[in-house]
Amino acid sequence: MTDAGTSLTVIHCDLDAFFAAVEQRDNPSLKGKPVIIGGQPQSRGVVATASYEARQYGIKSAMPLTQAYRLCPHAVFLPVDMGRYKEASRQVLAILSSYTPVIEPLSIDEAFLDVSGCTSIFGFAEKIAESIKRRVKTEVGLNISVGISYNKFLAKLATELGKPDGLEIIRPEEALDILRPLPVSYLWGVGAKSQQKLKSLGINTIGELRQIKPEKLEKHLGSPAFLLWELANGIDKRKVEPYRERKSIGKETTFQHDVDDFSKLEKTMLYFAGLIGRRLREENMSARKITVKVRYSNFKTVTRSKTLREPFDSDSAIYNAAGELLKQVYNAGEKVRLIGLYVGSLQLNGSWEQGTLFTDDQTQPNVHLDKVLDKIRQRFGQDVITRASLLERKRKKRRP
Ligand code: TTP
Ligand code: MG
Repeated sequence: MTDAGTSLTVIHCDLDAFFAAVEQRDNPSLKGKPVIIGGQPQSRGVVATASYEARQYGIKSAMPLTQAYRLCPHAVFLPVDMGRYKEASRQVLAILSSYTPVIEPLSIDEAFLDVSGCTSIFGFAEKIAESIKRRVKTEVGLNISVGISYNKFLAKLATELGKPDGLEIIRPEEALDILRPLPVSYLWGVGAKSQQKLKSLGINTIGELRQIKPEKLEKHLGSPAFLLWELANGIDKRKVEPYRERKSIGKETTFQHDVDDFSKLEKTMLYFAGLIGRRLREENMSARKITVKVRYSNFKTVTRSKTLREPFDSDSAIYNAAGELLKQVYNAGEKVRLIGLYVGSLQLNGSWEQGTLFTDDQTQPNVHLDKVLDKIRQRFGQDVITRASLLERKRKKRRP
């Protein structure tokens, strides 16, 4: 049966053994081995995560490393390398947000998508899920488990039940049967305490909880009882709420020696525009607001902002607006200690909003050029390629 025309519009995604999977991806000799992320086995820290091979020994997140070592002394223990995990997380988020702007990241490796608005473009939720899994595997080199259902609770449950490398669907007609035998701990908000309380009432499974009137449950659990009862019945009214992880992206620098050369200030802005533009595009985001900050040598600080009518993500759009603002705020001749450039009013791009790839119009931002530059910089570093205007001009030779 296909999910055509049904209410299966919520997708939940969660990377498998995320930190450990990044390590195994980047060091193939770790593939197939128990890998534990968190630090050295003798240290006082806890396990951040463990590869599925290590989980066979009973190793779990938040377990003391010393205990993990006792359970699996031959495991490879590695420290947390957050920078690389964040980079992978950004890449995955960019893939997810190319399907819909209605995306709610929950953590570094987990997000909800509401695909009700885009199934006509990309196909039904199952097709979108297959495409997400394929792209995350080929473009980022990681396995992502995906769950589909008609609400958030059940989509997340589908992911959980399908792990690892799963693609599970919970359809309306099967939801109650799937929920019935599961322990109450599968319900959101049921921690060890509530589980214990429910147990004392003779309730261990979701099916058993469903038999109790919510009013009776309320006497023991307080007002959350009604929500729990709804969840137990496959009802979850919460919407996928897109939220902006960050309010702004920016860059600032304090000069080693105060600067009163306007062209140097402009060049710094151009450099910042390149960094910020790349970041926006990597995260498939656009901005509408731009802010320039100037701190003079006497510490007087001036900022000026401008909100553009159209969202932008190109280096040139950022630079043009920043240059204009800089001209407005900078008092010619005054020495500058620090300058900064920020973009705000961020939004995720819908895939259908992506800009024109090629443009002959020189006044339009050259999106294609930005993307080519991004690819080069991704491989070789930000500074490997630079705009001609950032290079110190060689002095022209005098004609004889
Ligand atoms: P999870 O998604 O909970 O775990 P996971 O991705 O490692 O494994 P899976 O989803 O397949 O069950 O968390 C994502 C990352 O967050 C995880 O790789 C490491 C980090 N993390 C911690 O640092 N401490 C924790 O207690 C947990 C649960 C996760
Ligand atoms: Mg995960």
